[in-house]
Amino acid sequence: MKPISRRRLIATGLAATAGVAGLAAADRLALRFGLIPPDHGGLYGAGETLTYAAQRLLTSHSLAREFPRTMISKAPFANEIAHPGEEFRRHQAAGFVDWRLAVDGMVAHPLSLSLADLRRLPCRSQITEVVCEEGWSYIAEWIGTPLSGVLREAGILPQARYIVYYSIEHPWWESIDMADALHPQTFLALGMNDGDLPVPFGGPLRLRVPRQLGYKSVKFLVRLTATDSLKRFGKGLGSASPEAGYAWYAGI
Ligand SMILES: Nc1nc2c(c(=O)[nH]1)N[C@H]1C(S)=C(S)[C@@H](COP(=O)(O)O)O[C@H]1N2
Ligand SMILES: [Mo]
Repeated sequence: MKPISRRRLIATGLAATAGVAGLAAADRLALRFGLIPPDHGGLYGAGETLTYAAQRLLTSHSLAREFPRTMISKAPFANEIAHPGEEFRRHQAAGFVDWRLAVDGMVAHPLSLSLADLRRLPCRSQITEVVCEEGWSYIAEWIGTPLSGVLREAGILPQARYIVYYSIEHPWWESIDMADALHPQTFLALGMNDGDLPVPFGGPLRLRVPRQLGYKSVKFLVRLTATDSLKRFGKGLGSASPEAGYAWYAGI
């Protein structure tokens, strides 16, 4: 049987099971195939599992829409951010020369990359949309390098299942599974619309995850940790978002 038809079968089975026997049964089926998101407990947990499992089975290799240059938003909307902390302001005053991205956890070679190191990696650009759960969006060009290249350079171990990533600004931290971490559009952005990435948009370094809602695109990125389990991170729900009542998986 071809993998895609097997995937279809499982996904159809999940949806049918959810319809006939309820979400709890779909949950058990998803568990068998390793398709349980970290925030699967609680009131909405079964629904979260169904959304995540169906997305992973049917669309894990699909691309977020990319736009022509003419559709770049004239006035991109920078969402409000908390007043930057002292550590960030020190970096900003120094022109971000000492900014580092740490790559650690389940990797063969932990890395500490400067912005100059990141600029030496293959440079790509993509024109994608930032979509906030509050209902607005904008289109911009992002310049940087795919996350997959950095993970490869760090020698990501085959046991790694998630990448946890942190902003210098607490409490912004998120995680994504390997399907999204290695996805060609998951992107370390250092530039935007032909210039350096402005601070209100997450400069000097932001992870862009265009296949998920804006809150997964964490600004002021300083650390990536590869792990096989999210249980030991925060409250064990996968990221700061579910701790605040939002879904861990925010696919769009
Ligand atoms: N560090 C940090 N990252 C963040 C946020 C933030 O406040 N701090 N806001 C998030 C939210 S809720 C959204 S919708 C997007 C907004 O991106 P924008 O400012 O480019 O519109 O950034 C996300 N990343
Ligand atoms: Mo948002």
